[in-house]
Amino acid sequence: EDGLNAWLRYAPVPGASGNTFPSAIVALNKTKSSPVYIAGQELQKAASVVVGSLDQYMTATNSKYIPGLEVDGFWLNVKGSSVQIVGQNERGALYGAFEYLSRLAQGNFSDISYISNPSAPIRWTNEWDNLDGSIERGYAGPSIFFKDGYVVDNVTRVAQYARILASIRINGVIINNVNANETLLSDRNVQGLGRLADAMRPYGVKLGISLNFSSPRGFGGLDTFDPVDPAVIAFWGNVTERIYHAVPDMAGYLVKANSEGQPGPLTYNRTLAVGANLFANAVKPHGGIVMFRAFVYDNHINESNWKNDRANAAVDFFKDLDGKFDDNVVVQIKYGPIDFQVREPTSPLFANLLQTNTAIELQITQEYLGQQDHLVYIPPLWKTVLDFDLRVEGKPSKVQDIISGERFKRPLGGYAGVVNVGTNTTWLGSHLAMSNLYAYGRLAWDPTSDPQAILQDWIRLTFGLDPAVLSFITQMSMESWPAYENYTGNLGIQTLTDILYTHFGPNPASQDDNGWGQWTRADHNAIGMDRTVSNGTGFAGQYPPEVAAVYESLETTPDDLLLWFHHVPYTYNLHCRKTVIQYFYDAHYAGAETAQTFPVLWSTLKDKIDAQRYEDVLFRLNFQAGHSIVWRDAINEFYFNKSSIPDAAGRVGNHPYRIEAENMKLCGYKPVNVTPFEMASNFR
Ligand code: BDP
Repeated sequence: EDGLNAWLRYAPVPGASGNTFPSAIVALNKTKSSPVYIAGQELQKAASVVVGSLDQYMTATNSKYIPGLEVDGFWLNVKGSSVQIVGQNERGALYGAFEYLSRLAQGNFSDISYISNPSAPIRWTNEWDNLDGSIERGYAGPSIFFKDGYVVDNVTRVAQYARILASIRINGVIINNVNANETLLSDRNVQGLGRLADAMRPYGVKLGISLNFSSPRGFGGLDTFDPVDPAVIAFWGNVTERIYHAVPDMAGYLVKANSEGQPGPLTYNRTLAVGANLFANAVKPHGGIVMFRAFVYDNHINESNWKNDRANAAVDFFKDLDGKFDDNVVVQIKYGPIDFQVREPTSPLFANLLQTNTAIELQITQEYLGQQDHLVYIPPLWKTVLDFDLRVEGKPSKVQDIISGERFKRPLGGYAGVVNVGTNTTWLGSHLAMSNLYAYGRLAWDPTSDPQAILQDWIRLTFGLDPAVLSFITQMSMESWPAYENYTGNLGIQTLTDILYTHFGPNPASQDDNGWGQWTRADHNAIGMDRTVSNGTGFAGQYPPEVAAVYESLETTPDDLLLWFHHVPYTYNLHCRKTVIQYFYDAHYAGAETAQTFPVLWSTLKDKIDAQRYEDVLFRLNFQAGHSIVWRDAINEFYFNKSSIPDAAGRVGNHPYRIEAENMKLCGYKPVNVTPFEMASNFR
């Protein structure tokens, strides 16, 4: 199995007899481009059913209105061999069909009747694809959308991707990099957008694009991109008309402005709201929306003033703009204040925009989390944020209820997941990484669901119903994020990867002396960023008072975020009674030890999984086991060298169960110097 069908394999189900499945399928819309038609096709691959939208169902069956259905929601009714799948709209009907098929594929043939509605209207992916076919932070080969500067001609993979997304109820895809190339607006490419949208439309997935703010100058030939200039407004109106001509149902625009060197409205002293509303006006007549990223910061922060805290940037830029964004603008906020780290506190911006639509940005592609070479099942991390109660105005204010629009009564909101699929048949570059994509869709639909239950659905659909397969993949996956946090960066210090470009292996030294503002402030005696109001950068004060008070005090800050909020000596005693430095040492040994068990557990499944996927996964898990030791020793030795405090258990420096390069003889390899030196023994 090469992974191309992801969790939609429709493998034979043990115990299913010939009459378990109904024998005829009635799809109520025969138009080939309609989601109901596709729903019928999907069902034909497995069963027999009536499927349609609510309107179609009422007309065809003369039945009454089904109360309780919301946009994109569905009703699934299984009674013996009679099955009804009714969507509030056609998209919902397709979702219901996939839900039914997912039950069958998991061996669940019981009668049921229920309605399922989405938590939020926006359930999109972002793809950071470049027009030349490369993908920023993508680990599965070149783009399925672009090649050599243009939209691809062959859209087969795009339709296959839309099918996978529809099955997890994703309804929109932004197809190009947030660091956007304006030549996407050329006639040939706009035509290409039409082709891509046509391929995705039958799956209820809408297309949207990222824009480059300076396109009026770089592409339109104007000498300005000032958002209030009439020629600039006309330029964007014109571009928008052209795109909607090719893609009448385009979802909207995504904009990264004034961040990491990208152009934006601040260049002309216009606010970010003025910049966002420029696009909002253009797409409004077409029903489009604008996702405006809150990831706005200067990547040349002067470290000589360490109170220039990058974590403060989003609230500093956006707080005073609350209420100034048009109703079809959604501010898209990364889950934490910095950048997809292994552990971050919830972004306080969610608590500062009460009259603005918001969405959360999550990262499925594992940029800082091992880049698909490490198994890291991320939903437990996402849940720390989605379930976090920000106590806005002293009232329950979970992030999931803010972005759904419920808490502040906003018309729009939801989820953006950075996926970055590629042409590799595994989509993400690793079979096991697909659990993150599957769970992303499931959580965007229902953020109250349990990450382990979601995982187990994915395992059954992907690898079958064998109990050992279920139990071992569950164990490895649920242990993977804690293990990764243990052998990378602990106590809220961030991931400690190389910060300057790759974001992959260990490089704690690169975390300071850089303009990117991802600082640890580690010296001989102490470590951590003081972000308190009393002595630090003031970041803790961006939260509502009840939450701010927790983080302001050393006593109440949870251990796992201690170094995010406080600068403490290595000898500081944690709530768990270890010192900071001993916790680092112990966690790194524990994390690497857990990673050693993954290939062992996996090997026991050899006869229960097809050889192709078995070998591919085993290769990666072996790599992870080795790389976790590199991580362990690099980080431990770095902080031992800094602090001169020995490991109480005497391990640091001894490299238990590590094979040294100088003790190996490998044909065709030659030794090289390694940077940072802590990653190797004797620098080699
Ligand atoms: C960072 C990535 C960079 C992205 C940026 C963003 O390293 O490639 O362009 O985020 O989200 O994490 O805009």
